[in-house]
Amino acid sequence: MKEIKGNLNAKGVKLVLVVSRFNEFITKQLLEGSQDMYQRLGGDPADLTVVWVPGALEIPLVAKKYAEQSDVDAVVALGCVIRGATYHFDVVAGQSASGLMKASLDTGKPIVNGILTTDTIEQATERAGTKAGNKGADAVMAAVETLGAIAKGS
Ligand code: INI
Repeated sequence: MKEIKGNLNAKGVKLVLVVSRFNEFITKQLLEGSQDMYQRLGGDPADLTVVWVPGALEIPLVAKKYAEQSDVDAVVALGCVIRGATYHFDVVAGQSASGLMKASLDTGKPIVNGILTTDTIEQATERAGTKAGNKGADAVMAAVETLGAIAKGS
């Protein structure tokens, strides 16, 4: 039996974080958690790029453009969509998620969805570095592990 597991080593991993300014008080916390996790996994800050965009709907295109570059290994999307704050929550949450999935499959590179979709500001706060952890940090771990899994299968 052959079993493949990606490891959690970010050394040499060229990572792009695409962050939305919408709900910046939350996305800044996701960004901080992502940067911290990347370095804790052995990543070099010189290999990390942060790109700001207006909102979650702009993330998939920008993520795809960076993922297409040969010097980029993986992209992490960081955003926050709160149901209470928008009547078109389902559109923003759904389109950003499906756009990211399509971009990842089209480019063949990990583009990990770290966009929070919550009912309330409290739930978003809980997932941005308080009692439910930091989903930005989780997304970086997922990107690094996925890269490792792909590398061993290629
Ligand atoms: N963008 C977000 O990232 N989060 C939201 O909660 C949100 N709301 O509430 O509408 C949001 N809208 C902006 C959208 O992502 C685009 O930036 C905008 O529609 C311009 O294309």
